[in-house]
Formats: sequence, C-alpha cells, structure tokens
Amino acid sequence: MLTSTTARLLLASRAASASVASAASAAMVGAGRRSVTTAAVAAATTSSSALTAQTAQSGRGSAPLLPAATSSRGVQTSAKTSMSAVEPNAEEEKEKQPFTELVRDFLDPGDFYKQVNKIGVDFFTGVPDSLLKDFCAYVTANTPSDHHVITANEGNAVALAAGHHLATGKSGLVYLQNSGLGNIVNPLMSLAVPEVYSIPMLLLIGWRGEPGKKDEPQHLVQGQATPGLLASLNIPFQVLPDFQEGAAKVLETARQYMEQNHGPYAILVRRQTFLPYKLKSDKGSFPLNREGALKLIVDTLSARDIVVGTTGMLSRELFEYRVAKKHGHEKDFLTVGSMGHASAIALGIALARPVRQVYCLDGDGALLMHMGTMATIGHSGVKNLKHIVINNGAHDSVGGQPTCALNGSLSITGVAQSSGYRFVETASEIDDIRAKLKLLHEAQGPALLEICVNRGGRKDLGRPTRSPVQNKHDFMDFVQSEY
Ligand SMILES: Cc1ncc(C[n+]2csc(CCOP(=O)(O)OP(=O)(O)O)c2C)c(N)n1
Repeated sequence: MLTSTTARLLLASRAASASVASAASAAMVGAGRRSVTTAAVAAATTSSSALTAQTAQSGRGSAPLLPAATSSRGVQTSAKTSMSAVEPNAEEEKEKQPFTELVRDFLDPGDFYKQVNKIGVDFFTGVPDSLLKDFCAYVTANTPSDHHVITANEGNAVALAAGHHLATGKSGLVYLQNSGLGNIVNPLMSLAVPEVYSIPMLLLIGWRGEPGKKDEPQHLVQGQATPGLLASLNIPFQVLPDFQEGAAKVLETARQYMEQNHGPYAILVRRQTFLPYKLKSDKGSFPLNREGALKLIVDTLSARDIVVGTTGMLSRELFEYRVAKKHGHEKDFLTVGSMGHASAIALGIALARPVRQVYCLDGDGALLMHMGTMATIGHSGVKNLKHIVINNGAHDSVGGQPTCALNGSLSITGVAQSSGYRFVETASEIDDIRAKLKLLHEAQGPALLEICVNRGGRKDLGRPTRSPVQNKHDFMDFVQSEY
C-alpha cells in the first residue's frame, strides 16, 4: 500500500512539475517577445528545486515518481505496493490501486510528430541528443531526406532552418541537446531573432542536467544555466508536457508566438518524456566496434604517450579499459563535454610538448562538428600529433543516428590529405589496424588514421569515477613530467 507520506510526496512532485511548465508559459503567452523575464526563469528553476528538496526529504534520491502503474500507453512504472500479512478485503484492494493522478505519462514520438506537423512545421534539422533519441529516431525513419537534415553542429541547423524559412515562409524544427546551446547563440542572435532577420523556428532542446535530476558534472552546469541562457537570449520557452493535450497546448503557444513575433521559440524536453522508438539500422559488417578498436589502440601506446579522448562513450570505454589494465588514468584527458574540440585540445598540448606523442581519439560525429580544426592542424605542421578517428558512421553515444562519414559522401582521409596532414591511412581489419597503428606511431605528423567500425557498445558501460578536476590534475602532472 502506498503510505500517505509517499502519496503526498508524489502529489507535491506532480504539482511542482506542472508549475515549472505553467510558470514559464504564463510569463510569455500573449505578452510577446519582451516577456521572457528572469522571473519566469526563477519560477521554473525554483519549481524544479522544490521538487529536489521534496525528494531529498523523503530520502529517496532523485526519483520522485514511484508507483506501480500502467500508463494509458501501457508503460509500466517501477515500484510495487507493499505486502500485507492479513487477507486483503475489498476495501484494502481498492486502496492498493494507484491514484490515477500518479500514473506516469509518456508522449508517443509519432503522435508528437503529427502534432508538430499540425502547426505547420514539417522540416526537421539538428544534432541528435540522448533525451530526444526516440523522437529523432522517429523523424529519421519517417521524414523524406529533403525535409530532414542531420547537421554537423547545432549552429548549422539554425542556419538551415533559416534557409528553409527564406525559401518557403515556413518554420522549421531544430532539435538539439542543451550542450549545443553555445553553438546556436551566434546564428540565433545575429540572424534569427526579431531584431535582425526575424526568422521563426521551433527549437526542441533536450534538457540534460535539469536541476533535481542525477547527471554528469558537465551536464549539471549546463542544465542549471539553460533557462537563464534562453531568457538572456530573449527566447521564450516552455517545458514539454509528457501528455498529448499538454503538448498540443505548448505547440499552439509556439505557433502563435512564431506567427506574431517571427522569432525562435524553444521547448525544453525532460528526461523520459517520450516512449521508446527504435531505429531499424544495420550495425555494419566490420570485425570490430568502437570499444574493440579502442582496446587495440591502447594496447599499442607507449608509456609516455598522451591521450585526448572525445565526448561520449569512447572516453567512458577508455576509462574502463584503463581500470581493467590497471594503468591509472593520468595519461588520458577525457573531453566529457565540449564535443568536437578534442583535436584542438590535443593540438594545444602537442605544440607545447613537442617531445611527446599526443594521440587524439576522435569520433566521426565529433570530427564533423568542428571539422575546421583539421585545416588548422594540417596547416600547423605539428609533428607529434596523431589523430585517430574511430568511424562508426553514427552518433552512436546518443542513439545511433547516422552521420555522413561512413558510406556517405565524405572521405575523412581525403579531408585530412587536403588539409595538409603528412600521414593519412584507413583500416578496418584487425591485422591491418595493428600494422597501421605501428606506422602511425613512427610517422611524422600531423598524422591521421581512420578506423572503420560497427555501431554499438556495451549497455553496462560505467562512468568515470574521477571528477573532471581530478582528471585534469593527474593529467597535467603526467603531461608536464619530464621522464
Ligand atoms: C555540442 C554538443 N552537441 C551534442 C552533444 C550530444 N552528444 C554527445 S556524444 C554525441 C555523438 C558523438 O558521435 P561520434 O563522435 O560519432 O561518436 P560515437 O558516439 O559514434 O562513438 C552527441 C551528439 C554534445 N555533447 N555536445
């Protein structure tokens, strides 16, 4: 049976959740662009904090929604009602039923897609995000390719949606993780906002690190700042409700705003808003996946080599492999956030420590995100930089949506060659990878090795147990040591 304390907690949690959406919404409906006040942000974040406080008080960590129940979409939530020693009578049986208001709701990605279409938005572009992965998968599977473009970075997506508007008069939908907010600030502020070219678009933003939710340090900082960032950009926003009628209202508000104010409107998406939708995709036919290739690489490194790992699963796999090999973690800088910048970090280190070999372990999605760095590296002529791109043709860490790097139009080795890298190779078979790693080690840089692999990784992958600052201190000692 649910205790009354638990029930009160759950009800309060729901009320707090609802007030996040309505606080933000009330601050802007009908009041136009100037209405995005810090007060609305404060209301939104305070509601979230209230939720955290209630949760903490109950001693139940960060999972405020508890009851066993089946939602209208047949999704079962987790907790069980407690057992009674005496035979249950009819009244007790009734009490064991979950309160209807405690039933967990989810949005069906297909229903939401149709609702978005209904407000006149049928063009989609963006960079995938783990919180949006089911919606992104639905878009990928159900949208013609001239109406859906996965871009190299989020700023490109804003610009693409602007181009779509210029050509059609319609608003596009730009999807992104809130980590990508930095990438969109320039094209939003100097292109899309009403004061410049006044281009409406719908921003669908995965809210990693939402206050009160457990997440990684880099996401917690961004999550806390997200409402304030949008407010200071003067972009109105609401939280996406997890039920259809609520979602319809938010979309209608967005439509009205875009129609009246001709500017971007944002919707924040919390963790577990959508029901699952899986992409049917071929994992590939290479002998290795990312983790298999990573192990081969680590096994060929020498004790003094410096490693910079890219954002996503790769750095987590690297951390775990170092544990398995009892290596310690000081050789590796884990670029946990800052997607696409691992190679520039490696370049900074390589220039400053010319006697050490610096390996950047990159992903194809991350490489694409800031591919201009390849031209900078090639031009620098830095001899000790070894750039390895593990190419699975996907944003595997956030749901496996495709990039254009494998079986597409892009040749990573071609770009490296024309950027001025002195050594450029590609490999996919195990023996060939080993041989090319040896050549890479001996080669004068800038050098690049592309390793083509299958999508997919372990489901039980852990997270680094050392904080970013601990990682930095260990790494700086290692990089600056003369041995
Ligand atoms: C600026 C920014 N946008 C989006 C993300 C979300 N994100 C984290 S990892 C990742 C995919 C990385 O793909 P890739 O480099 O190909 O590596 P893979 O996951 O396939 O190994 C994405 C999109 C992010 N962290 N930062």
